[in-house]
Amino acid sequence: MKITGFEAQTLAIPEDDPLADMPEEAGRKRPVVTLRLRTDAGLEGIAVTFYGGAMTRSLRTAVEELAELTIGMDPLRIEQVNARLMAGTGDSCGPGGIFTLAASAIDIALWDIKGKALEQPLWKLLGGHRQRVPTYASGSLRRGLTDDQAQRAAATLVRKGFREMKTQMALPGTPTPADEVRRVRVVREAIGPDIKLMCDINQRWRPEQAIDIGRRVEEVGLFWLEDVTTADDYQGLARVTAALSTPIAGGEYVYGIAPFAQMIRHHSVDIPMIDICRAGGVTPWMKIAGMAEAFNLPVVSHVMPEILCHLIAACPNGLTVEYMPWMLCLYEETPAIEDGMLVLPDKPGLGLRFDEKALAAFRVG
Ligand code: SMN
Ligand code: MG
Repeated sequence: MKITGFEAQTLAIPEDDPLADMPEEAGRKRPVVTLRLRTDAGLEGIAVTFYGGAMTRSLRTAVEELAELTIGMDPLRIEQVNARLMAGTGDSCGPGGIFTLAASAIDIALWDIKGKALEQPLWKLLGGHRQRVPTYASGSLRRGLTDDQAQRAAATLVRKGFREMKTQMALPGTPTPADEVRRVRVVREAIGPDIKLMCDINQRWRPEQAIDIGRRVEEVGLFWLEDVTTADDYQGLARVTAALSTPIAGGEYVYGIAPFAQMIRHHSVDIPMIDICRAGGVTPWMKIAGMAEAFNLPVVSHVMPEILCHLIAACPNGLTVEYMPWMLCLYEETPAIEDGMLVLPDKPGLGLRFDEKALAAFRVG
């Protein structure tokens, strides 16, 4: 089989909140790039990549330039293709930045093709540890909401059957530590003691602030505290992780596989969170998960649950899938949630088909 062609598109998709209908800011959009990679066997692999922001046109061009390099190659030889992408950019453009974001789209599309060629769903190809995985509602309980809005949104999520959900601290303005703790406490009051509650700081605290507020919030019972300080302050993260009994998650901002070796070896986090675009695709994502397994650490996914559910289901140390619903609207059908668990599809590859009407509606380039 040979890769014969490709098509990339730029979309602006609504960053709304279909889970609890409590958007932080109505009308906000997120630019993403879609890829279809075609073969002479008639099989097509699909992928999405993003984080380009104001550089999304550059990201789309990077996807196209890398896809050009794959023409004529065997799509089943994914490591060979990935090596060609590195060599084709002089072995010095990546890993990191737009190179890795673009390369991730090629890698994801190749795994989709491999699954379709072998007529197996991706989660089975990658290890097939289990067909149902825990999942948590994300994107609803954001820091820009009032306490009352956060409580109402949290109650809606519980009513919808979610058993795990994520909120945020590092509230807007100049919150005191007591303000921060109050937000988590009111969400906990709305959901009761048995729902798993995570909390994302998005790198906004100093390590000492994280230790101070982290200690005060310990009694509320969080499943994890996420990105408590600058993502590449591996030593600062390690200090916070050692100081708190609440598990610390982090890694979504980290590019490639090598920094995870540092984070894991120095116990910067208890729970590595691996973003598929910044990791560089399915292939490096699974390598990072394997590294974590060797150190007795679980791993969690970041956004795009329709794709990441395969990876968490594949590996024995996959803890839970972030159910961030922004991109679900791009597909005809996405995995169902039953009893708070995501159910993996039996369809080959990613088991996803783009919804052509949605793509046409969101297309900006
Ligand atoms: C997040 C960051 C960037 C894009 C989407 C979501 C957030 C999360 O940190 O973990 O959900
Ligand atoms: Mg996060």
